[in-house]
Amino acid sequence: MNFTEAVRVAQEQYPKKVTKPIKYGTAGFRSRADALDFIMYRMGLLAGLRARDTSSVIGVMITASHNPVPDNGVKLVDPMGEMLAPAWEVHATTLVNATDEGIASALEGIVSEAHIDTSKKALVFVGRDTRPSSNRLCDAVIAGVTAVGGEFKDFGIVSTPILHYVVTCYNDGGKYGEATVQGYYQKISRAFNKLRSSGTSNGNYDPVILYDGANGVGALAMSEFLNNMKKSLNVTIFNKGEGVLNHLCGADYVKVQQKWPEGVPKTQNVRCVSVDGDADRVIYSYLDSDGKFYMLDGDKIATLVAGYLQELVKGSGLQLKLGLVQTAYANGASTAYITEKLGVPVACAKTGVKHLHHMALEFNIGVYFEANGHGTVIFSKTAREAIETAAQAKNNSAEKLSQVLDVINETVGDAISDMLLVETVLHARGWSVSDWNDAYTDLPNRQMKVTVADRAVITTTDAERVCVTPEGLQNTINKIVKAFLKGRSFVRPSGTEDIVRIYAEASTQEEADNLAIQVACAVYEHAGGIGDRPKAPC
Ligand code: 16G
Ligand code: MG
Repeated sequence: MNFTEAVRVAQEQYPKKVTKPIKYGTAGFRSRADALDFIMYRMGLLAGLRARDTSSVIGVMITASHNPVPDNGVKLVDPMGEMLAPAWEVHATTLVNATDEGIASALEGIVSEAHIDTSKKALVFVGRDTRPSSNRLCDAVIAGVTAVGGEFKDFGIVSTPILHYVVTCYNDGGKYGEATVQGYYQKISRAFNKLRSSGTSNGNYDPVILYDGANGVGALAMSEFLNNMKKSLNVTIFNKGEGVLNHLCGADYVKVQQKWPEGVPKTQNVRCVSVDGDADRVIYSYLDSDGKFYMLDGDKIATLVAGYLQELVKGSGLQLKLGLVQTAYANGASTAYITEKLGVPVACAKTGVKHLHHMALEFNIGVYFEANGHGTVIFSKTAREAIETAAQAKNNSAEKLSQVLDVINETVGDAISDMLLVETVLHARGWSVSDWNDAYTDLPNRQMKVTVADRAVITTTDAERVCVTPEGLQNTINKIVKAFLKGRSFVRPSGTEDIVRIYAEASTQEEADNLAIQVACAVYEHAGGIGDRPKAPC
């Protein structure tokens, strides 16, 4: 195949306007939407090649998740719903950094390195979020797919997990489910309705939810679910799109600002479920009878879910190894609770879903969650088969496990599927949201950002818990941390912003803030900080 058509379309319709090097990061490419047209086009080209390389459908999702509206981004989805393979992240970076004329030789390089048979058919599934720029950028992706002779199916506005789901289902011939948007809603809601067939209330559990759709696709997805879910849950949707996407609402706002989302009535003692702009993250929160705000993040969800699944596995008598994968951001109290109280082994992965997912594959049942609310549960083939066989033999715990399995979207973290999983566990336990929250108390913590001249000077090891360079920084951090009761802190370069992130936890909020500031200052000094020296937590 020659790539003259690919170059022609690039030059005429999607010329490259920036020269600064760009890298395919943890969340693909992400920036201001008006700088993304040529990148989208090139990701369409790449998806066409990747589809031939894997003889499978490849997904392209256009979204900037929890970022503000003027941003957008693109991520490729590999055949079984995984994030793009690392070798192809490199190809993506090469292709995007080529000049317009250089596209042909970049594509030829990829074809020869990956031994791609370009005469094969290529099919690409494309989805997008609700941003105003997403439609235009979707056209650019499609132009790329077409320019390398590929075919596409445009799923329109869908959540990220829906796109992962349809890609997986199509590639496994429908074993996981039907490869349609309706198929997704039906599979998960049918499973949830079944779990609720015995009634909607239990003990302190009340099936009432205030749902914060972040003014994005999560609101649309939830209303579709409600159409399919009969009366199993009493959900009221807020932030449906009347306000600005992710602005003062949504999972990221609630998690980072530790505040109740605007646009949701302040009803006390009722669970509020906030999702992010592409509905792959979920955060719970509530106000107690005094109006005090509590947040239940990915750690709380992970421990709730892992504890429950562990109980069912034990009850079933099946010899299945269950484990939880967290990142360095997991609150120390959650790790202690799950290992010491519940006896579930915990592994720590680098930030980014692909790292957690990869580590979770080492267990028969791998629960993985980032504190920011992104996560899911994956079952190995062995676990799935053992559970189904035992369920058919009327093993009660295995029957429950089998039903729970169908509510979970294993292909990727899925805000709504995760919410239904949480609701299932709370219902089974007869817990109110405060019962859930009382399981353990988070250590006070603080996150900060520091701007440095080049964040690449910071390198880390041990799942980002130890800083290797610049030399001396880790020693300084160790010395600082020592002075704090229950102190823990780490620093890492962000994969999505041009900054260094600082995490600190300690026995009181004041101490956690103080620790964060001191570590931020150490980063500023050792790693070439620019602008003002860090002062207050930001
Ligand atoms: C991306 C990752 C998310 C991670 C975040 C960290 C995926 C699908 N998403 O959004 O898992 O928590 O980056 O951002 O992998 P940071 O590197 O800027 O801290
Ligand atoms: Mg997201």
